[in-house]
Amino acid sequence: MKEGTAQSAIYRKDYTAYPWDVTQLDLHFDIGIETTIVCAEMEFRLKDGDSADLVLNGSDLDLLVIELNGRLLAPDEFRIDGETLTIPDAPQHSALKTEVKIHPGKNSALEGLYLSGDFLLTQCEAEGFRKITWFPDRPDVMTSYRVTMEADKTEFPVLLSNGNQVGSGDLPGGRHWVCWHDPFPKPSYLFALVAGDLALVEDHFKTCGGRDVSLRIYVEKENLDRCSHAMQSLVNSMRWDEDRFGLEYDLDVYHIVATNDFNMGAMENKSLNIFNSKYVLARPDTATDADYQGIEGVIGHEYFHNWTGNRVTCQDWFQLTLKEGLTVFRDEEFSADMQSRAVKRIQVIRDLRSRQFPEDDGPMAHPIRPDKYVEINNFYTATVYQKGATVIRMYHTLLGEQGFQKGMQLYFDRHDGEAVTCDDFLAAMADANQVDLEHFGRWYGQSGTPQVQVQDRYDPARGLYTLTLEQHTPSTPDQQDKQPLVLPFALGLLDTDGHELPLQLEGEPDAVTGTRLFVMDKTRHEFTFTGIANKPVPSLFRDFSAPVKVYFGYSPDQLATLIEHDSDPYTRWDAAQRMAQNTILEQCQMRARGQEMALDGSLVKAFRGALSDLDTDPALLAETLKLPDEEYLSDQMDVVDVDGIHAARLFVKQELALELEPLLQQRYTSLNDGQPYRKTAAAMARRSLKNTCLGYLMETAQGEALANAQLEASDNMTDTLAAIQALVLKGLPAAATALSAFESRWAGDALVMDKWFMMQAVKPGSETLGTVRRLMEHPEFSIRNPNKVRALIGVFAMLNPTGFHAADGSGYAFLADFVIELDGLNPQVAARMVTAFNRWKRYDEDRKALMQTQLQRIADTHGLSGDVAEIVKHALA
Ligand code: 7MF
Ligand code: ZN
Repeated sequence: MKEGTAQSAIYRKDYTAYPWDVTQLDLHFDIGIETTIVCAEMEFRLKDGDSADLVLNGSDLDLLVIELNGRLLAPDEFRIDGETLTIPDAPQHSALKTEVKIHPGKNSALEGLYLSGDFLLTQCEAEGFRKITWFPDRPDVMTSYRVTMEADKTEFPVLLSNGNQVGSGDLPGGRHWVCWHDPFPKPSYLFALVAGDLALVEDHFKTCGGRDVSLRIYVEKENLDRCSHAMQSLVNSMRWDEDRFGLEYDLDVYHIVATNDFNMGAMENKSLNIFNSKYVLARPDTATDADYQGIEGVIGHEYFHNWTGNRVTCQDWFQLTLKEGLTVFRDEEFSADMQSRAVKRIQVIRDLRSRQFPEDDGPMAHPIRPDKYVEINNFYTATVYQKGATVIRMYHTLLGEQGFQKGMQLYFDRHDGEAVTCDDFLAAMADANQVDLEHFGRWYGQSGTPQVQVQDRYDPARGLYTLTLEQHTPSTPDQQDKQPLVLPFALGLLDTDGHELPLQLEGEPDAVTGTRLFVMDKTRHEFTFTGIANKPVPSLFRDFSAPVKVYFGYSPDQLATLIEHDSDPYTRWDAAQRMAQNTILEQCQMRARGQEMALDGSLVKAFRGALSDLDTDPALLAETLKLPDEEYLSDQMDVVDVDGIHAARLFVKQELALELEPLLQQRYTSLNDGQPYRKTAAAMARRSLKNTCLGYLMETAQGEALANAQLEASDNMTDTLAAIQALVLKGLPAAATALSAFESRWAGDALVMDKWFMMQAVKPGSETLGTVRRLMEHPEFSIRNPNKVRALIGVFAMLNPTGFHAADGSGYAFLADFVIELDGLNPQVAARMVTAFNRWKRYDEDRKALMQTQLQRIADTHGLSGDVAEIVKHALA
């Protein structure tokens, strides 16, 4: 949104169809960094009637020419009002021609057409196209684009847009032109253009239908040797979508362009994806295993959008989860099929709990399909994406893979080429399977995380075991009254030796072995199982079958049984997290009461058991051993005790390290086998566990020596980063040396230097703010680069609670200053940063007052963007 623009909310209920069809669109770009001239020739046909107002969107455009049906319009024949241009009573057939001037070199918001390095590129989702030309910039207006670009041939040898290249040629004065045509009608948010001196890596993919697709990744020349993993991931994505979903690619070219300057992860523009270089570029010495997995996931995500997003798109932006929840579900499944399903699942759930649950419990709580927004960019949230994906997963759980695929098939049969709603998706799933999903549909409209209270009763005389489940969703600022939701409830019961019990409900003829799936659709449910010889241990919501918070009074012994024996990897992991969480929160309470912290033996015993099990996938074991993060732990307290949580978590880590040192060391040594780097899943799993062990061993006397030796011997970024991060977190003298060697080695390498900033920003304690301030003066830091802002300021504000929440409020004042400055340059990224204050009401009185003061100071800033204003207004409400 434009700076200082008065905000008014947009409501889902106010949707009306656009009265015009756009039957033709020709765009002509005269490309220059200072000035680009955009000429648009559009043909509009009124759907009904003889004439109507013709309304277009535009923002920051210098209008040079406007012609209707071949005639220049006089100033009184149209009006411009904020971001809309209206031609009153335009005739049924209206050919409109506009010419505008824009200034990509001055565009610091990185929305619309802008400069990155020395090339130009676009970002249009959600409403960036209006910063390029006047157009009905809404997703339900779809048309086929023809795009001609002309530019200096030396400065801009590569000129790309969507679809197929249909012409090119030289022009006088060292200039040239290229023309692209995209045969698939698309909304404006999928438009893209790239102009510059880029190098490319090429491969091919033969589709199941025999189409030979040319795959090209465009990067700056020095990065040509970092594209192979992205290319491999693209080929794997294309094959996977054919194998698992029966979906084939539909054009002869697929282009990816990598840029260092991008507000988000990547963008699915038709056949011309644009990616944050973080999700393309990788070499073993520059990228970690997590980076490699991130690339695979994001390449998959953008590719999968071709069907779920592009071929079938959203009617309006309230339906965003229609394409995003579904596409996240698809990329999660892709990664699960490529890597370890269990590990991927656990990472997804961990992420949901530490990012989405807090959002759903904060001032910005909203349903996956919101009812209102001010700035749509603020609704690209963990709720719309991650929670949206859990809703898609529940369809899958309820209908099974086959039923789900039948629903997908019907969805495409009905809606290919259309802009539709979440209701259309639900209807396709319901109709294809002849089931009633109306009640299930409440997931789209209700915000907040449901809580499920579980109670059990055992009757030894009759061998009956009864589970009672009650669901309740607390009210949220956006919505008081909540209704019961449909919850798939996957259950197993273990006997005290950890054997899985056959499940037979009262009145059922037979017992069934293995996980049973029940569907809860009321507030309260009771399940009574027969033939139970001893009081069992319930394994609840296996595979996290519904995105809920589960409350059950597990005893330490019961948790130990689950950790050791449960067949479901999620519930095993969750049991370990529960035990660790209980232990840490107990220590935190003891500390708050001024008592010495002291562990009882159960967590040590459970972790000892886990570490001794040599059969478990090392990556899965690593997940089990990772203690719940401070953000998640904070969420479990009524008033967040910042320092208490940090101290208690560290204490537990230290105790575990001391008690388990020999085992940890044994594991570490056997995994640290000196083998050269390999990219295989097995090698990544080993590095994951090795570096988790190193994290614990840093709390023992041998830590520093191990980290130094690992750093010395490392041939890959995963091990290097783990070692340096370990030294930095412990504040060891070797840290400074390691950091400065790293800096000299990687100076000028933007992505690797991001890691260098992050390692320092995340260091706990109040001194880190000084470090962050100093690093902002570093020549490689730039407030104009979103990756740098996220690496240094984002990491400090979101992942360093003892730093950001320093008791004197210095972290808060710093972030407020920063947000105000950034807002003048890049409102979208500024709005992301300011969300660090969102949960201010959950802290102690002193911190609350300090945060409120800073929020108010931001709110009072003159010329604040609508993006930041919306977040701050909700936070203060
Ligand atoms: C994987 O969704 C998961 C989520 C919008 C930009 C990419 O394809 C996208 C774009 C935002 C936040 C997260 C993601 C994206 C965006 C994303 C990327 C990869 N349509 Br904003
Ligand atoms: Zn997406």
